[in-house]
Amino acid sequence: MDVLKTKLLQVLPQFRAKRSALLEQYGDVPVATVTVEQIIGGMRGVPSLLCDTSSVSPSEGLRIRGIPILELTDATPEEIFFLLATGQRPTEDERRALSQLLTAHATVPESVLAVLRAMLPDAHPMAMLSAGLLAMEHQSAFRKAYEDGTPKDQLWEYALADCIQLLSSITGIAAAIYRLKFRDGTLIEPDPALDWSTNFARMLGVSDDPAWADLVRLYLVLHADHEGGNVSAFTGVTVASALSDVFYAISAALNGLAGPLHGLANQECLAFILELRDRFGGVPTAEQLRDLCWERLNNGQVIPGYGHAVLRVTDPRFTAFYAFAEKYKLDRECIAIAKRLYQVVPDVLRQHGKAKNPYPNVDAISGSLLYEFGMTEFTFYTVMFGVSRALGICAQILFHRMVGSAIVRPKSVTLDELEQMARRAAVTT
Ligand code: HAX
Repeated sequence: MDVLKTKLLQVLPQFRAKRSALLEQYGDVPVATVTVEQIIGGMRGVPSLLCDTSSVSPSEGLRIRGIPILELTDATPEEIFFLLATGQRPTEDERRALSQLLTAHATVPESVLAVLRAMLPDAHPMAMLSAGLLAMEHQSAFRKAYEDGTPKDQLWEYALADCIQLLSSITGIAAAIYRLKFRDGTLIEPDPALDWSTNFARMLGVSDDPAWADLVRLYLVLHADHEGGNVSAFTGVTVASALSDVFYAISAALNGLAGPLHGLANQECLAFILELRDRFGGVPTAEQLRDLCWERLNNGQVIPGYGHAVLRVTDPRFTAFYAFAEKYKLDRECIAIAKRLYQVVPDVLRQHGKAKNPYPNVDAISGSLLYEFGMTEFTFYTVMFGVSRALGICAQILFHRMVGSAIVRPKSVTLDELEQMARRAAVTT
């Protein structure tokens, strides 16, 4: 039996017992109210989803299973997946075994490569990643188990098998997309002796610098999960709640990640930094940056990489990338501009007075790091994000299948119904 399944079998009774006890003791206790503004405003801030893998607080940012992300920056992505899925950090033996498991299944079927090759030259890399995963759906152990009448409380075991297969292949699919689209089309085979992220860094063929492999590791760690309410996680978990298998669910999640208000923001941040470089012929002075930021704000444009829907402090993932740049003494143009923006933008946004959070988010620096190592094709950046985020969404789906979560089905209301509800509530308060 594989290492992750062994651990999940140990923690499964606790997960189920905790959920059942909560339901039994407090099932009908109201814990929040919802305003009209929240219903109209994308359900912002409504506590209505269960996500046990991670949480994001305004004052501190991301915690994975209760551990602040800044305490996990030396981990490998396999460790993070183990932690997300089981709630426990793996021992060194468990980490190695999971790494080997992912490598042992690391094949990209020829049929998937054929789909990627058949896509038009202007297909976005995210469309290719999503299609590549869908092309693997026929392999789903979960779908077969369901069709064979497997009892509901055992289905998670097949979801786990699908997660392992998907995570094993996603790095190869992503690397193939990069090589087909941006390089000479030759693919680099995985090396079974390497771990998940080192293999990915190698298959991309961007750089032989060990710091590049370390950056890919850190990138995959930092983007792995960001609780359950963001578009990609919510989509993936919702699709899987219909008992669609993991290939369908992660492909759908990636389609949400591809939106400019979500994962695609990182490519826009780099475009902004390159625009600054080109306009000023290098790294602008603090004064020039301040003037340019005001020019943007006065034109009604945002400062990319700053602000956040939940956070009210500097994103700890930005802090982790910043520390990485310091560690490797990376100070070429894009990174130097990203660092200087950090000195200037928070004050400007504070004076401007609109943004609730004047501090940088993870996207303010992540693209600059990839760019400096030679990955200059920034339409690919969201694919890097997607490979990482597949870890978290797979872990979230696994949790829901383990505890037997119901199909997601919130109630919608028409504008008229909402108006009536608001009138009634206004009278009684
Ligand atoms: N520059 C200028 N104005 C900003 C701003 C910024 N960086 N961030 C917020 N504001 C403005 C908003 O546009 C809004 O103005 P209006 O009232 O005129 O609409 C006002 O300040 C209040 O917004 P908010 O409540 O602070 O922020 P939101 O929750 O509405 O939006 C965003 C959060 C991240 C979308 C926003 O801060 C933004 O557009 N930032 C720039 C783009 C960016 O960095 N996106 C990456 C987000 C990270 C992420 O989640 N990636 O997946």
